Amino acid sequence: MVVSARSYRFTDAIVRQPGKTVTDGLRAVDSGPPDPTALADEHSRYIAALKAAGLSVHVLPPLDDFPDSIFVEDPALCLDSVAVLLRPGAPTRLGESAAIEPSLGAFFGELLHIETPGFVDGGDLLLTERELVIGLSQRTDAEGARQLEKIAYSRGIAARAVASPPGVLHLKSACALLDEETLLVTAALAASDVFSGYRCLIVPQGEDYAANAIRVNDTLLLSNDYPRTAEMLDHAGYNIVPLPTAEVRKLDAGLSCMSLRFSR
Ligand code: CIR
Repeated sequence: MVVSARSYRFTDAIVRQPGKTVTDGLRAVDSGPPDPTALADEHSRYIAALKAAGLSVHVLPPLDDFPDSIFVEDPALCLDSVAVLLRPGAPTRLGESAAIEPSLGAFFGELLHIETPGFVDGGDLLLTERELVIGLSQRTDAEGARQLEKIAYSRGIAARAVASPPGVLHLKSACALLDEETLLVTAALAASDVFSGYRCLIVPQGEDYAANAIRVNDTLLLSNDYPRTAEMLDHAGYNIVPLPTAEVRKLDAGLSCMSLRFSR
């Protein structure tokens, strides 16, 4: 069953406040810790943008035992009427699924789980109108993908596993949904045949990080540091909301990671 624009029409979002330990968050290259005050400001502006896009935003308290728990996209996936508790592939993040489960239980009548030994990070999952694309990465393995494909198929949603591009943390570090037919993708991802069935807008050279945008209802949340990407998307007719991301970027994170979006 295809629900109209389920991939970007939302009513609600869950976010989690950054805790005191956010400076210990994982990063592949240590360019120094984020500034907690500036990061909190980025997070506040992000919440305001989600609200301005029409969402009710449910703000969860910080979890100091999990430095990366601000990135609520990774431990769960909301698929129509079901929430799937994932198994994040980084050992320090595995417990985030159990921690967020009660909050999802408040909104979803049905909760499913990725089981041991599979691993899936939500950052590797791109839901479009026609399918769920699962990026295999350092965090998401074939067993996790197999379990998630089965869940998706049981809901009438096609699913396929693809290779995430090398050099990025997650599949969605390199792509975003823009509308029913269109994706924003890095040149490296566009060069593969992963998204050959879609219209792809390619991120201008040197601006790959901008690929981690999110379409929320009639707006497109985009990092504010990438003027050529913004110009391209503006010309293409998208309603861009620029947001600061310099601090979360130090933790290999971007805009999609900071919320779980769904419709009621
Ligand atoms: C991590 O390495 O897990 C975090 N520092 C960043 C997670 C970013 N999440 C995402 O792109 N979905």
